[in-house]
Amino acid sequence: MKRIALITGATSGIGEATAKLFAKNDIDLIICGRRKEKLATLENELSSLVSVRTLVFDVGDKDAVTKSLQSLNGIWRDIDILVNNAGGAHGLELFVDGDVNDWERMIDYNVKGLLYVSKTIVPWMIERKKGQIINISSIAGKQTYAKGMVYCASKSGVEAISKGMRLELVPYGIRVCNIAPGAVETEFSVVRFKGDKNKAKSVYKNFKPLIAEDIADSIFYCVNVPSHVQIADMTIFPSAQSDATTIHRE
Ligand code: 8X3
Repeated sequence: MKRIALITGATSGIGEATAKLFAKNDIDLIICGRRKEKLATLENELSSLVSVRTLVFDVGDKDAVTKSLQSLNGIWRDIDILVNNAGGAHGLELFVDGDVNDWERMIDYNVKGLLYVSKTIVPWMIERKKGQIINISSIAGKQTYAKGMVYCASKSGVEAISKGMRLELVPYGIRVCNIAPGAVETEFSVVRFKGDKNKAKSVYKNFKPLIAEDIADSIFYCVNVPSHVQIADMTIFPSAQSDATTIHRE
């Protein structure tokens, strides 16, 4: 039976890698993001493999999220897999030096955005009594580190939401998986450091970081376990990493 997956933040990194892997494995796609051209390129690439719909919205914009998702009709509402991937880090500074706009952006995208998207889709899953939700958290959701307090708070919010969703959705046969990656080399650090590519590069220096495809593989694993199995939580580090702030560099 063919499945439909909706992926937020599909324009790059983990979201894009997941869309590609799902398409190769015959999962129809609703790809969502802010960058229209990037989504169009991805749609173009993947639509020879599966049916693809694109939705352009900013997850932080409540009305845009709801309006865009409500535009889905017919079988496109039969979403089997929701990958709540959109989000990111903005700034890495002591609390006293932090930019309030960065804090708001992280809470708006990482926490509120995930809630806005889920608010529309979860009721459709409840109606069908099936579904899988993959929430992309971070090791930062499990371990708070200096200069990352608000990012860590936003990701520990994701962890709480994953647990809460699981508590409430188990009776409907909906499985919720929280995935917490460590160091993955994507646009993550470029965004965190506001476009400073050298600074971003130095985060992954002298060890082998994860790449987006590594996390996509794990997501794919989680959505393919037998129906009586629920992977509740998965933490994924590169081999050189042992906690949020400890990385063995050569
Ligand atoms: C990404 C991992 O360690 O930079 O969420 O917080 S970390």
